[in-house]
Amino acid sequence: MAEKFKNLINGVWKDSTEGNTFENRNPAKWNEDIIGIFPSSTKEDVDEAVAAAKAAFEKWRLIPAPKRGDILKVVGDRMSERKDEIAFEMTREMGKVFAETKGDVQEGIDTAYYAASEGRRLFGYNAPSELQNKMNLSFRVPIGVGGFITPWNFPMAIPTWKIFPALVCGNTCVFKPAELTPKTAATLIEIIEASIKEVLGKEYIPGVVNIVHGKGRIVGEAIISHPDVDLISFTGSTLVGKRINEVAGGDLKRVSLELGGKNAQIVMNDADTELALEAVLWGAFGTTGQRCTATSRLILHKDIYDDFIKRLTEKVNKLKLGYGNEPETQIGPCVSESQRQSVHDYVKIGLEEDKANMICGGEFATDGELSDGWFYKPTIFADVKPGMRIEQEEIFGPVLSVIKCSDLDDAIRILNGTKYGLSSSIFTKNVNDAFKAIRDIKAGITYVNGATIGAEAHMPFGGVKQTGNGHREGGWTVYDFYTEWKVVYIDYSGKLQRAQIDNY
Ligand code: UN1
Repeated sequence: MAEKFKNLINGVWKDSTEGNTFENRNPAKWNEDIIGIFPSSTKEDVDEAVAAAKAAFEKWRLIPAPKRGDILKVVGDRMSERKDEIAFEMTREMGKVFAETKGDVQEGIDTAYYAASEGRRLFGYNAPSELQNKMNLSFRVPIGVGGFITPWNFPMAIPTWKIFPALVCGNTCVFKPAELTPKTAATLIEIIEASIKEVLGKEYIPGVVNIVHGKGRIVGEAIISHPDVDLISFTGSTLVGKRINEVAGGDLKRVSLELGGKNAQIVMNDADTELALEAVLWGAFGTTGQRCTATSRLILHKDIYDDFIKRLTEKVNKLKLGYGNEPETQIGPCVSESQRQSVHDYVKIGLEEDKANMICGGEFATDGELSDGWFYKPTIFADVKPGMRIEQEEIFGPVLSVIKCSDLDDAIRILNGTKYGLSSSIFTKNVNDAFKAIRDIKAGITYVNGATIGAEAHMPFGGVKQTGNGHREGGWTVYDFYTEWKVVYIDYSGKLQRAQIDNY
């Protein structure tokens, strides 16, 4: 019997009002392994969760921030204790290999400890007054109810990037996780709820965190359009992000969007090519290419082009596909049947529309046990030209497009030639070229001699152009998103001092 999961609303684990459910299965062992049954929730469930979060906010905002930080410290500790178990279940749920799911949980732990310590900072600014005997202060105040809508590729890290800083700032939470990774999300909320109880004891506040499982079309839509939701943080596709911006932004909610990418790695002719090879292998095919930071374009200097491609193809053909909880597996499955089909559709576009030169992969991997999962062979297109669809559009799978460049300016022009701007990378030993690339690449993140993936939890994360709407997650900047500035003027002159009357 598959395990049955519930929503958490106002401190109570409960079924959806209509009682509908959906099933979650292992993408590597589709017919064999059911992860659980989850509530397919309704607008009424969202209404209840938002009402609970709204009521909880009035108490939660008054808990001192250092104490809210103490709760996040306990959350980090509990996640550490359960790291292997959570990672194993995450691999079951979405397919990436165990070492990567452990990394995903670790990113959440790091985010918890950062947020915990931020409870003792959350600095404001003071500035001198224009007038005598008057003091000017400014400090941060929480905003209210946050709606959090998250993807399946980092089922632990990405929700923590949003929920932890939001909580430590004093906001409350209504969380809709991806339908493909509800179990990891449920574990996260269970840990947060238990930690709130543990630290607050009899001061416990129900409804600080609420989780509502279900479809984006229903639950997501109800969250983004709810008048009592004050802010939205979303990670996912640019298409959905635009819709959220329209609905939630139209209602003047604060909206943080972390959207698509078409990240490129440049390799110059003076680079350490062995290092660059390892990086592109990891950046393009790690997490089965299902990262918004994944390397989906490789821009190679013409002098090293042929040799590099030959060596890369040899390595790619040796990658071991399989179930991510088996130690020898290097690449897991695509997360779902439809995701694999969408990858395959792009391969067809590459072949038929772009007429690009596919040099490996390009088909479902079905040997032996792979036949029971959504496996796709790592795929490389060579001689791709700027402007081709496979060079422009996010594929979110194990597909790499290789483009030849003539020099650094050409490489940067190609790299910048998409509508996205999340991550980027350059391999070179020439310090001048490296600095020029850092200056001229239009992206939120640039790596020098490193892969495009692997941003660290305490640094601002996000991109330019259609990758987002200018906000950042992680690091110190995210605390600006989750707070409003309150400015206070204190006049201790004992008389009415009039500002904006010319006193000079
Ligand atoms: C994502 O794919 O949406 O930088 C996030 C990285 C990870 C996060 C990826 N730390 O690759």
